[in-house]
This record gives sequence, structure tokens and C-alpha cells, in this order.
Amino acid sequence: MGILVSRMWRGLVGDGANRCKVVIVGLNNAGKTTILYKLHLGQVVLTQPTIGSNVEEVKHDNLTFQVWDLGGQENLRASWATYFEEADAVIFVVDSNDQENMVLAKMELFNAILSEDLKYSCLLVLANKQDIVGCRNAGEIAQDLSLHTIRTHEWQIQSCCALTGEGLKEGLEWIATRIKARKARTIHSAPAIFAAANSAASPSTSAAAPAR
Ligand code: G3D
Repeated sequence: MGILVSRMWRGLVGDGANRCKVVIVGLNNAGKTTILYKLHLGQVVLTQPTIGSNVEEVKHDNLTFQVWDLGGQENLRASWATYFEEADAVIFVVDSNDQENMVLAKMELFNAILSEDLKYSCLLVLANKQDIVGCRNAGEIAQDLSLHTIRTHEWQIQSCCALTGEGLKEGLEWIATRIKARKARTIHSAPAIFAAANSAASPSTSAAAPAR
């Protein structure tokens, strides 16, 4: 279902070079929808629990992010992976004031990044709700989630407050930088791959040529 919706959306809006796909996941109530609309509209909207997904476009630094907010309720988390296809980045949102569910959040985070479709995605962890007195700070959340053990993905943790928007721009900036660097690496390695493919092909080409 997620794959179908995601492909239909791409069909509608196109698939230009400056277009990137970002998925926002995290437990229910972490602030995912608030973040999506703060990024998209620059304002806080009254949210309802997300049934399925919300998707909006966010423009930043010459890039157009197609941002997917996926429902975080237990029964919806199993379907996250169906939205991951071709995601350039994954944002994992944590309610920094919800210490009780930190172990569950860690489990869901590691489940998500195990997904084959996220193999090349960078990971931004947003330590949200920093306005709440007594919440865990970004360093503590990095510890809680054992982020330092992640070797498979480029990752970053950013503290933020979705209500004021503090920290969101910095998070997006990091993603934009990572995506641009990856695109540049792909462009630079393309001639090398092309040359390797050519030289691998040439023996059979010459073998096929008539002997003089
Ligand atoms: P979700 O999409 O991850 O399920 P929502 O989460 O975006 O629906 O947000 C859940 C609740 O957290 C909302 O409150 C929302 O206003 C609040 N929230 C989101 N971000 C912040 C933040 O940075 N600080 C604080 N204090 N609250 C935040 P309600 O009351 O509507 O349920």
C-alpha cells in the first residue's frame, strides 16, 4: 500500500534531480505531524493521530523534499517499511520527555534502519519537545538510543521544538548537505564505473574481432 501511494505521488509531482524523499517516523505522539506542517507551512496545526501517512513538499536550499509522515501507532508501525522505497533520508522523531518509551523508540529505530530500502539513507534523529522542562537533552537521547553503535548509516542528532520550529532548519540543513554530498559522489564515480564497464567489455569485443 505504502509503495503504491509513494509511486503514485512521484508520478504526480515528477522526479527531478533536485527532488528528494524523506520519511519521518517515530512513536505515536512524538511530534511527527507537527514537525511536517511546521516545515511545510511554517506554522503549528492542530494534529490528529495519523492513520496511514501525510505527505507534503518542503523546499530548502535548492532542493525539494517530499516529506512523508508515517503513523506511529503500534498497528501502523509494521507498514513503515512499505514507504521506505528510494528514501534519501529518514527522520526519527523522539519525544524527549517520554522516558518511559525510550526503549521502545530505540527498538523501532533499529528496526527501521535495518530495512533494505534505507540502506543508503542518512538518519536524522530529532530530539523533539525540548521546551518541556526536565526533558532529556540530545546527548542523553543519543545515549538512550545507542546511536554511537550505528555504523551502517550517516547519522546526526538534533534537538528541536516543533512548536517554535527551533532546530528544524538545522536538521534539514544537515540532510540537504548529506544528500548533496551523496549526489556529488555518485556523479564523480559514474565515469569510473563507466570506464570499468568498458574495459571489462573490451576483451570480449576484441576476441570477437576477426584475427589478422
Ligand atoms: P505524532 O504525529 O508523532 O503522533 P503530533 O505527534 O505531531 O500529533 O504531536 C503530538 C502532541 O505533541 C500534540 O499535542 C503536539 O502539539 C505536541 N507537540 C509536538 N511537538 C511539540 C513540542 O516540540 N513541544 C511540545 N510541548 N509539544 C509538542 P496535542 O495536545 O495536540 O496532542
